[in-house]
Amino acid sequence: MYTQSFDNAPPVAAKADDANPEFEARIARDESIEPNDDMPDAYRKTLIRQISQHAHSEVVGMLPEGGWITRAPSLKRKEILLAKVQDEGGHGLYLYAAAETLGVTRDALIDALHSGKAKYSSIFNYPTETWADIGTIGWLVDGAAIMNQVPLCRCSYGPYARAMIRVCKEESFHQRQGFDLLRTLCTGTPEQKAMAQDSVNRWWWPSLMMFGPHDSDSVHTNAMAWGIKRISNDDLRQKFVDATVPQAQFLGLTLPDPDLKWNAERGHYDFGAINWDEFWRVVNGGGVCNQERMHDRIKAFEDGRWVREAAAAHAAKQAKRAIDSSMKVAA
Ligand code: BYC
Repeated sequence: MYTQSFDNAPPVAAKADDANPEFEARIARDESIEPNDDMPDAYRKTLIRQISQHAHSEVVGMLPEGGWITRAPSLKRKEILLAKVQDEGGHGLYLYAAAETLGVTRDALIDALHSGKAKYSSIFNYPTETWADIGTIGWLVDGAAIMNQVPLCRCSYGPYARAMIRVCKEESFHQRQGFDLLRTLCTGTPEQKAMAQDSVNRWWWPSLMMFGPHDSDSVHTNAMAWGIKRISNDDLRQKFVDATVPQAQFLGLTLPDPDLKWNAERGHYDFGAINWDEFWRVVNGGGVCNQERMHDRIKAFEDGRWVREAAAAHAAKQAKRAIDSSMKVAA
């Protein structure tokens, strides 16, 4: 449904002050850059920033939905939600591993999240108030994530691109389960339909904010030049709106934007102005759930410390045994 996001446009030229002719030539030829290859420091830094923030978003993204696992209304819905939340933990794992190939440690990345230095997606600072929110997150939030992430499967950095292939397959299942959940509510009782509508009213604008600031305010323009991002924030947002409006019509739901209308001349939907004050407030820690999310994430990390320590001690014991037995054989 979202594979239209793939396009074969070559990356635009990098800025002169980042010049590294050999590297730029490889980027222009659309070659995959691998961990041991020569790369400019700024390319490495941009990747570490984007991949780690993406990883943080996946693990923080487990929290708003995790709280609904015990409250899911049937065994089937519980199983689906459990699988989705586990997938998100897995996405965090692949992405942290991809970031580590750039020479940064996972501990440093996690410290940056816990100390508030690193960002994660604004969307996860909104509360999940009703069961319908679980459907809306799947439909809109995972839908926006796929729109943004399918082009990343063609990212110039090999480990990130390869991780994204599996992530996108799983996100596709997440989006469909959300749509299916909402379809069930929308064909149910009037109260269920109203719950779905209320949820979409609350999540529509934050979902559009997931794509980041307008291109004119986007600061990391080298990410496009180096083929890390393949499609700009505004273009992805427009693709998302165009794909989602017909889906809302199918569900019989309205989207909370009086300016939303088809523009035949542009061949796209026009939509209203995004509240960027709200966006930056949430990104900078002032959203409804920022504090709660960080508190829960740090607690989960501390609660799991003994498991990590036990696993490391077990691995060290196994490694020592392997060395001891190989020395015995040699003797
Ligand atoms: N929230 O120059 P710009 C998911 C920051 S996971 C917070 O345009 P860039 C899912 C940006 O970081 C969703 N901050 O930046 C998971 C930068 O600040 P810094 C996450 C945002 O990087 C579980 C500043 O604003 N997806 O969907 O070129 C369950 C200027 O922006 C946001 C990814 O991470 C935001 N929404 O473009 C369900 C995908 N937007 O770093 C779903 C990979 C912008 O200078 N990431 N900022 O302090 C990307 O594609 C890009 O990083 C973005 C932003 C399009 C997000």
